[in-house]
Amino acid sequence: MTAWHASVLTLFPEMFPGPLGFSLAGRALREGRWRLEAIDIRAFATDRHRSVDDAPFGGGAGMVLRPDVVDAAVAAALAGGDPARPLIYLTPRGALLDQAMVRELAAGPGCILLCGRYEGVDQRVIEARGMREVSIGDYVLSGGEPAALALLDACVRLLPGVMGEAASAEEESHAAGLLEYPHYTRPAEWQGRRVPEVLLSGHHAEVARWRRAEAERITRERRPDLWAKRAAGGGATAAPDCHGRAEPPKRDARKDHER
Ligand code: 9D3
Repeated sequence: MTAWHASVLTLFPEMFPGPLGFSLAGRALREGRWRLEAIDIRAFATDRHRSVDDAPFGGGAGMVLRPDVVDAAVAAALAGGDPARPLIYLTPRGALLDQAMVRELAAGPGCILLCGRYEGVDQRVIEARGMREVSIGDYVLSGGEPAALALLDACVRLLPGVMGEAASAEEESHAAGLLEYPHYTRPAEWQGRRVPEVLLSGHHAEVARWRRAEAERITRERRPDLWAKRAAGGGATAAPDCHGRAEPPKRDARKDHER
């Protein structure tokens, strides 16, 4: 099977892999578990000035990416990989990215991501190519590139062999829709603050129950929206495996990014 393949259409190809060259995603990229291709939209400009944008019809501020240039870049991406890959236009007006969409994308052959700049992309090429419009949240970025990086990071960590077995198991149990319980390590007392006694007790079942209760309390307090979805039967209700232990894990010589 050929590796999960991301093609990013952008005016700033130097931004890729960027931060994805580090940590889990970077190691997986070097191991060939996924493939990343940044396609420079400007390479598909046809005029002497290599222009990719023009003023909006109807007037107004800013510039709009030309449909002919974007279309040629999309055609090149499609020709360079599985043409069944979903084509996603990253835009603040898109559907909100969530973990369900991430799981769906990670399970497929990859994706083609179009990063917008300026005021946007001509509507006709969005429609003609059947693009899915996706946003990463209700705040304003200066372009689609940081959104593409976030989407790719979220997908790549789910690819087979990227996360490691223990983390994958944890992922599944926590996909249930609860926020994380609090974590503690040595020293058992720091600046007069004690680690909760139950975590030092060695009673695994008690530890699991405490963590479950804390996760529920934090979810209720901070994310009533998530809590409501859960209560309505939106996710699994089985208790997560919490790996209770009396001692913190033994240290090892590896750096965080190597685990
Ligand atoms: C003038 C109106 N603006 C919409 C709020 C235009 C506009 C602002 C920022 C158009 C594009 C952008 C750049 N942002 C993205 O391309 C983007 C984005 C974002 O800003 N927030 C969350 N998700 C995304 S995905 C792409």
